[in-house]
Amino acid sequence: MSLRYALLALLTSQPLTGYDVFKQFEQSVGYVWHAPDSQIYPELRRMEKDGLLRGVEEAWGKKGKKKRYHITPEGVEAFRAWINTTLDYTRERDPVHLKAAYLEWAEPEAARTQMQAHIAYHSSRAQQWQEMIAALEDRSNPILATRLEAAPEADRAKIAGYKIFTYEGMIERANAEIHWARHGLELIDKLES
Ligand code: VNL
Repeated sequence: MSLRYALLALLTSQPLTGYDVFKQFEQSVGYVWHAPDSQIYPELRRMEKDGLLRGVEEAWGKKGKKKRYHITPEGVEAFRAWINTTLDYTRERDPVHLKAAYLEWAEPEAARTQMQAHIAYHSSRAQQWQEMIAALEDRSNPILATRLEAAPEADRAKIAGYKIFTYEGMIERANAEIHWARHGLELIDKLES
């Protein structure tokens, strides 16, 4: 269900064709809500059927047609209702922490490799999020730039500011995971010697 709100969020910036939704999703909200394109296209069609989007056919090349999705007033309303409702939390389901609890079953080398993979993954994500923060701060992210052009001057600082705030939180979380996995490596050394 959340994919729907991620797509509505993106489409509050401008009307987009299915293909552009896919491309722009990857450069914006997809950093915090990952979804494969195999989910995006059918969800756009369902959202159109549900009246949240209006698909407008446009000529494309000589004979082709493509559909551009515009958010409808119902879509804006649904997005507002969602953003103003406190989320229900789902209980955790984290495979690495599940594994960590039973590392006494692991080969020490396999346990170390898992911790190193954890560090590598979260370091790489933190790096990408840091780059996104830079692109939001200097307004070079194209989706943000489009959104800001259409927005009143008075709203621009908060439009960018909340997005930066989001990535700061993601980076802090990644850094906590890296810290934990480093501690894990020390613990493995201590317990498996
Ligand atoms: C937007 C642009 C959103 C860049 C982003 O992440 C982003 C946007 C939530 O304007 O919708 O990284």
